[in-house]
Amino acid sequence: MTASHGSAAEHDTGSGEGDSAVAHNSESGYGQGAALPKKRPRTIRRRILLATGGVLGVGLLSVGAYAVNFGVVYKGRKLSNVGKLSFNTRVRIPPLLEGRQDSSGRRVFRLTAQAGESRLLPGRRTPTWGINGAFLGPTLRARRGEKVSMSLTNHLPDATTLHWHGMHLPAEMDGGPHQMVQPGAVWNPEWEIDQPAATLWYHPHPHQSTADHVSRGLAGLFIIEDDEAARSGLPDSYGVDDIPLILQDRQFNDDGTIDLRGASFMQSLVGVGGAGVLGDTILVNGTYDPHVRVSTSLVRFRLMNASNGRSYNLGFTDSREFRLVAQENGLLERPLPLRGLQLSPGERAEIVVAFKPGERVVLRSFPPELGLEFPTSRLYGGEDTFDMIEVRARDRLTESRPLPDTLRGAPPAIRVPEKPHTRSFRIDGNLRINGKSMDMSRIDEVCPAGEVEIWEVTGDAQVMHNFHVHGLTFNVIEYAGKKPDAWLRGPKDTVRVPPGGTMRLAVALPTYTDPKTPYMYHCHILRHEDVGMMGQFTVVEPGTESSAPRTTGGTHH
Ligand SMILES: [Cu+2]
Repeated sequence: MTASHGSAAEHDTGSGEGDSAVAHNSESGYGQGAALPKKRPRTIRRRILLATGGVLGVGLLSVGAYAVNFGVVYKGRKLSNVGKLSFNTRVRIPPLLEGRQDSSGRRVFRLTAQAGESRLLPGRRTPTWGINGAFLGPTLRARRGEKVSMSLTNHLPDATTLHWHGMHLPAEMDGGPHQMVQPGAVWNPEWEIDQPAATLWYHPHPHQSTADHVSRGLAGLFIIEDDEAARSGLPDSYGVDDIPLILQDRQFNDDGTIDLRGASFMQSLVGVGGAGVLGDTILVNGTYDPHVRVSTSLVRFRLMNASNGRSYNLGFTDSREFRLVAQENGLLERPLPLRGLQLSPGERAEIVVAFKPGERVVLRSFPPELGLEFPTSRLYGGEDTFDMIEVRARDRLTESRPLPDTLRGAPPAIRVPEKPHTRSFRIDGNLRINGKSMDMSRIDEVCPAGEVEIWEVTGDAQVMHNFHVHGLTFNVIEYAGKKPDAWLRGPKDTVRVPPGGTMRLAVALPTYTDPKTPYMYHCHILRHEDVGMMGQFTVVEPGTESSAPRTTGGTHH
């Protein structure tokens, strides 16, 4: 078992180029860059255009002008904030919202999506959207076995949705693009929490506008607890030794507004911007230039990559070891020692870190291993370095309980049947899945409720993608031809796709049936999702798949 996917020494010297990156990749099993042949220069322009969707430049610029402009833009796309921060602002902790129990025992949450103004940057006012506030939303918390009832009021000028990312629930409660909430309307989904303790999140999912709505500030965490995990021995005092860190990048315009496009005209012209917004400014829980004070010897951080398109390769500047204790959909059986951890958009991880009295250390994102080559690696943030937040330990720390060797409440590995049904999903250079772009009326896959299937996802060699499936949990059982490292296995609901390679997921299908309302599977780079890199699946009684409708209008095969 590989205990880490990169030492700090590699981090400090490796900028995503050369031998250190290659060694890094082969060690992690997370990238394929090392195995790919060197590309000839004359194919580069075509590849950039394919990879980034920048077809505009083909017609409007001569080859010479294209090359010059691309060079200028490319040079400016290697970003870092190291040395530019003072960590002077205490990080905001999203307020905990546990709802109210009504007379029938349901836990009722009142949420309002609203427009407002935030001071995200010093001396600037930024128009933003939020839930129950101007930016981001409260951390919701509920317990397994409870019935929850949501009341979402949309006070925004636009129709939106709220998707419960990672939640096991009926498709019509999922908050995907079929559950639009018009301005002024109220949406009341209800379901029973029926899955192990985990850090989930919520965010809008309107058809073709998700990137815009998330960029403006709509997102929040949803913590699920259960009786078993409560005895895991992990730190669990919210905001004290159990601290959420919502990691986001933003690009700000000079007037303080958030850049919603992610590329200037010239950048679009030369084909930069396929990743959508890759900002030069880091916000943690909506806080710029943040620090967090800790008062215990062990601290659990719930790390959430809520960025539109940016991946993070997280570690500490002194390369200290930490323990991975949970992935997206639940605890790990055993805390896993690591020094680095990569999160693509939508991925979460819980880690436990030890601190000494009075010390300070910075959580940094080192250049992520995207497995891409020149030039798309840089265009997807593969050479960027960002200080995320400084941790400041108080001079006196309360001694925490030692971390146990095994964690109670960890869900068992998904059991794959002997002859599992296998579905294949191939991503092509035009951001399509199995040759198709998202069609709201088309049901791409019909799945039997409660069964375990193998989903094979094959990536495009030139573009960074990941894969998220709604309403369920999966394990990664094979990654780019290899058994995945322990930190990649899951329980997960989102995972980076190996570029030019295939991953095999053991997918535990939802138990809720609804032949007419689909769940989604899609890339969680929000711009890719918005331009159609998404498909729909329904879940039906086993044996009724062939008679189930293949359109949301109800038409059969
Ligand atoms: Cu993608």
